[in-house]
Amino acid sequence: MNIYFCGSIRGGRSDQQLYLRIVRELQRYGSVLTEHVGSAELSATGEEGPAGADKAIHDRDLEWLQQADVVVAEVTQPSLGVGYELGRAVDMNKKMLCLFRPSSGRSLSAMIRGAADGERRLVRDYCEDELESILEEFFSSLK
Ligand code: 6IA
Repeated sequence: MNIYFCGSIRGGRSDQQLYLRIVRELQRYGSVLTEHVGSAELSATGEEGPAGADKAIHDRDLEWLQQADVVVAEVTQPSLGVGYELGRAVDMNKKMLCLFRPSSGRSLSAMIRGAADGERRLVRDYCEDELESILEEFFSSLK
């Protein structure tokens, strides 16, 4: 199973440790195409990289998104890139799980919460303690 995990990068890295935990948990269920999203070495203000680097990132990520069987996103930290990936994933009719922590005090974008259909596209409010059980439930529902 190919899993595409989305989490904020330039949108802010305050949830990076949680992303790493999610990536490790997801690796129990399949191959995580975007494990770098959990990396402590990737910072929001990191080097811009050479000219054309952003295009290469975009094109490679979209190729991975095409290859993905499921998309899992941590959407608590708002990120343009994650919102874009989710929009593209909807267009590709991917099975999606979006995870949001109400304890953050934030309110999830209506364009993400409103995209849920309760079948192929799920949005789950959760607290960190529930992470493992939510993922287990999600992946066993795919069998
Ligand atoms: O707008 P954001 O940067 O927060 O978007 C984050 C999302 O876009 C993630 O789910 C990634 O899949 C994708 N993404 C954004 N930037 C990168 C990246 N390098 N490498 C891979 N995927 C990315 C950015 C490096 C930069 C900080 C120097």
